[in-house]
Amino acid sequence: MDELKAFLKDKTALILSEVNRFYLSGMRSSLGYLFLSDGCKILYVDGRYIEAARQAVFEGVEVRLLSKLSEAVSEIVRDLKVKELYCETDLTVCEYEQLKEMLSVPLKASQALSDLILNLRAVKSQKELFFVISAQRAAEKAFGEILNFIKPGVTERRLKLELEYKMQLAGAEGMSFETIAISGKNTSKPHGVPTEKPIEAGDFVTMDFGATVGGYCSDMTRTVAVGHATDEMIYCYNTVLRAQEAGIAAIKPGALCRDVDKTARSVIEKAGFGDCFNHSTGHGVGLEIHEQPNLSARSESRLSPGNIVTCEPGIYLEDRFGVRIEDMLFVTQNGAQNLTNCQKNLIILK
Ligand SMILES: [Mn+2]
Repeated sequence: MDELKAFLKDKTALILSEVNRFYLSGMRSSLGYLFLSDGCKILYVDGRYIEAARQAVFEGVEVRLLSKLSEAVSEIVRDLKVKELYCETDLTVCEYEQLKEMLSVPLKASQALSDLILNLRAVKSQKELFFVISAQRAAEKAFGEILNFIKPGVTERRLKLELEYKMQLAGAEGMSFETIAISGKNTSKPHGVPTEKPIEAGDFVTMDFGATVGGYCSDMTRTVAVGHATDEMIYCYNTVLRAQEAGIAAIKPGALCRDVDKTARSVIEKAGFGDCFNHSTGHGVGLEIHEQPNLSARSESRLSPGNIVTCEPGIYLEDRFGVRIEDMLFVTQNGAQNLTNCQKNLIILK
């Protein structure tokens, strides 16, 4: 919190993004305005949220009833003696222009403010880790139960729905993202969309899915074979598995994110499939499914204890098949803890 505190020492910020507002206040609402300054947090929400907000906010956050933003800003200007307001950079040009019109003080979009909050969010507290693990347990319980359901004739869409239903029965409050459940040729698209195609014997089935608990996301991917698999499919699967394990072994505090990507990618390159792995190795997970840090070839960031990142290399052969295996890792003081409790050797469903 120290760097954000330092930023706010002589400034007042108006936090607009839903997820940042939730992170910094403890209250999630579709609409609301959080004002932050040195030692002061004031959250404005309207009548729909006022009771819930009073119950949900962290200690030290004052909740006020919102009628009009312009009036709230006038109150803040008066109470905190504010001459200008800082806001995050992730609002649309239109939103920014409208806000500026409404306010009685200048509004400055600050990349430094946005980055400070993203960097804070990248380091998870024990409470946040607990929510991510809870979400992951719901997802892997569903995965354990879905294996009996996968057979020739079941459509991809049906599989997606069943997986989501089972995650919710297992305690998921929501989905981290649109569940991917694809089969056969569709698995060559890393983010393929489930269709009415029935699963067939000889297909790979790739499931990329996550649950949310307490607002926090989980993320995992497994690829299984149905009935039988060719030697080529098995070779690609085992190559991806070796790449993933190499990537996981490279995840530790101080490691450069691009080096983790390189470690996993080079296993796939050496096996001759370098051109068939066309996305980054992993990403941070938290309140949003993609956050900092990014395990990409370009990322100069270093991992720190408290980061939660995925490791998810893949091989995708256009119009034929694809494989991806994804676990979630928690960076500890001296290495990483795998948060995914789920076997990775190729499963061939009979
Ligand atoms: Mn992922």
